[in-house]
Amino acid sequence: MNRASNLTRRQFLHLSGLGLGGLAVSSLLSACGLSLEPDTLVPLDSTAAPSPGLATPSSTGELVEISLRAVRASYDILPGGETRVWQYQGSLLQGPPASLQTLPDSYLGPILRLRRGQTLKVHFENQINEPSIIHWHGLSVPDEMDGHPRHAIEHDQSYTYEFPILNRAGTYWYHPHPHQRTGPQAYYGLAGLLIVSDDEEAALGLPSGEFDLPLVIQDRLFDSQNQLDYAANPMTGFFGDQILVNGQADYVLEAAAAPHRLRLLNGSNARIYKLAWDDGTALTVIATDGGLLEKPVQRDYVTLAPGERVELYADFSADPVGTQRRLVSLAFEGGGGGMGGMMGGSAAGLPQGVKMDVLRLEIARAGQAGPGLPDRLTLPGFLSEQDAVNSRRPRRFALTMHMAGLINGRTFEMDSVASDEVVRLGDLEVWEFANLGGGMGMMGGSDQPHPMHIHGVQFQVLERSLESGSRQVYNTLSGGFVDSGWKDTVLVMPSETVRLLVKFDHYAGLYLYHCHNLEHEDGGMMRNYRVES
Ligand SMILES: [Cu+2]
Repeated sequence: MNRASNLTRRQFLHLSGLGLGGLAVSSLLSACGLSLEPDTLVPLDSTAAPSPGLATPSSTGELVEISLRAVRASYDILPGGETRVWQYQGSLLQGPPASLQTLPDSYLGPILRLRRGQTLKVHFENQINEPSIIHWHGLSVPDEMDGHPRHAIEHDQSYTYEFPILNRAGTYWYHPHPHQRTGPQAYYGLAGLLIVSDDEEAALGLPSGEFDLPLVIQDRLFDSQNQLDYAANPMTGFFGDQILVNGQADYVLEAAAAPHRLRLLNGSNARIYKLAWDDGTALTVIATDGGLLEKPVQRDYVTLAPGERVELYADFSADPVGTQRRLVSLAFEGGGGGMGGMMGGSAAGLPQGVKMDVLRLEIARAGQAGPGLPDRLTLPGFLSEQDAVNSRRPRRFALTMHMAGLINGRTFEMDSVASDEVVRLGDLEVWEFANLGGGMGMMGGSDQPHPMHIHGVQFQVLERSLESGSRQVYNTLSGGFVDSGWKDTVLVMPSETVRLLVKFDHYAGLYLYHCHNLEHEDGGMMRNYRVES
């Protein structure tokens, strides 16, 4: 880990070209001003529907180059004194000016606004006093660019990323991924949004500009000096007693009486939200982790686990100026307890599943009604389970908790991959995450929910099944799942098995899959998988 990794473009091409499919090669080459003849491009499976991440042949390869530094900073979050945080600070070196948007009065990193087909180049400098590396959550990138902990850099070192934006339009994000320190680094402030747009999305005329609002939801615990208290329990995770939105306490969303697009990220370490308007107004969901749904869906509440994103179409045009409404997280059961504080410690957060306020909406000014929401948003290009190479014998991952989280009985090892963690480039597979308990005949194994994240892919959720748990408890949260879109993180509740359809269609290499409860992840509930070409 003790090295500076400034890859030259030639080294990068060499490294990342090892396992590329044809289209990805073309966009890399076009990013470098080179081109292949169109008829030499051979998709990995030309008979399948387009899968979610393939760049279009019209990719321009326009370069967006930024500098991103992890630094120490401080902000007024609560009255009575500044809070010390860690922060990604960015500056744009090349590309459209709107590519980098700094959030005012927030410890969150800048929002990176990119178009599919552009090439992103990031010069990352680590100015915090411990190793770190950045993971681009939800994006399909070469493995050297994915922020694996084996690539973490020390204080004062730098790492250069360069990759084409292959993913479809959607709300993605970036955060640290060093060995055993992801939880505290994200908690102290290292996180930011990465928003991808594309032509298909632009044609829909969804609310944009001031009507397109990112909302990053995180819970935090402050000590009497206004400093962040990371009182994490390794079994249940960190739980704060206060919700911050976009890095601010008691967040007020002052909106026009007009339709809005709300992009919600659960950037919390361990807390799951059951999001609803306090007056019972239904939520219209238009996108999940990997972009737009085929059709909007209505929910009374939306369940959002750590790492997940959801986009809402919220039409306030019928609300008179002065209308107030609160977005809350409703109470639920089955969240695994999660008393936040250390035993005997001075501070304690609120347990998982208690009702909490998220933000207050105020209709502050008049607005205009929009054109309305189309019935059909996108052609998702879903794949069929029958085409999976292992549809008869799905690859199964048992999730258990003993002293820490385990996957198929194993903890994280930096470089190793087990024989059942190797997949073939281009293959479509069924994966099952089974959260069925300890396996030692002990209680305590199956009461933890696990939001499972797979790096480098967007997947489909095929099926959920509850094996033995209480349907009544499960149903306090399950009505808010939105499984009809592309996802990279899926909540697996106690006693639940979730079946996924995953295509490994872009790059060969070493990638991660893990629980996105960051304390479970840091405790070892993470493994490598290898994509072989
Ligand atoms: Cu977990």
